[in-house]
Amino acid sequence: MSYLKINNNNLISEVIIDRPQALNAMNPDVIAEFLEVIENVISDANTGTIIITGSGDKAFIAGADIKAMQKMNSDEALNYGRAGQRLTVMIESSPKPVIAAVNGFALGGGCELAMACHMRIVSENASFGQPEVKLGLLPGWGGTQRLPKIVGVGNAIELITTGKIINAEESYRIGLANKICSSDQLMFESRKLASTILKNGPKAISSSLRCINAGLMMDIEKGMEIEVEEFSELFRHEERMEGLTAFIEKRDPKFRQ
Ligand code: DAK
Repeated sequence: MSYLKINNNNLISEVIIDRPQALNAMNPDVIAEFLEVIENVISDANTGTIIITGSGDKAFIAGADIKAMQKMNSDEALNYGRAGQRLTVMIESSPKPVIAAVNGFALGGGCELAMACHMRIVSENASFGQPEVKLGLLPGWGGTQRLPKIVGVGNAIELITTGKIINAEESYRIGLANKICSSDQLMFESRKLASTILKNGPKAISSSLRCINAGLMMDIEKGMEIEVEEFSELFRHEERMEGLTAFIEKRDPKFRQ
């Protein structure tokens, strides 16, 4: 059984979690397929940006699969937890920008997956939360680590310890959402963002992502060192010559064939 759909148009790969009857909750099979799909789209030459969204109009991802977890022993939980962590790390370290188009509930592991994406465009009916403590769990797919970096420590602690669910407006106010739009504009706005990014140099984009991700985990001196190394590395590539020359010749750069 397949739980994911993929569309590819104009260098944008859209990955759709297609399990609407369970609000796109991620059981072990969904995660296994997700890992394979993300690995493939990242290495696909016809993909420049990736959009992840959920099927249906109610949920992005309602979290890890509670029914599957109820039946797991601790070894199975360990494998499940590791697979989910691998998935979020693979998304976060993608050299191609990943946009979450959040079309409804993004709860628990769903909120964590959205946070592993580089940007979040959300529909007016989107909601976010880390309700794990209500289940006697904690956010185990990077939520305790990524949420404070995105929304600040106070907001993260409040969300994680209360387990409360916030709406689209509030997610935008605290910096979790990049933009809010109506449900029928969600994919249009996400594709528009992806297309804007695709006009820029792919190596410059992937180097920028590498610097930002690395910098979040180290002190500023080391981060600056990585930045200057990546900066000089770009001078080995034709791409920066095209960008600089296009400016001087007063034309748009052509970074992709
Ligand atoms: N898992 C499994 N099924 C789910 C689900 C989920 N997370 N969320 C919804 N469903 C299913 C419902 O059971 C229902 O199925 P049927 O009973 O009809 O068969 C169907 O989806 C529709 O849901 P509702 O009938 O409940 O729909 P409502 O509109 O009334 O409510 C809701 C929507 C999103 C408020 C509600 O469904 C809800 O509260 N869902 C649970 C949300 C949640 O608590 N999510 C967090 C899950 S915990 C780990 C690391 C990380 C994690 C786990 C382990 N390790 C390191 C080991 C992550 C944990 C989580 O994500």
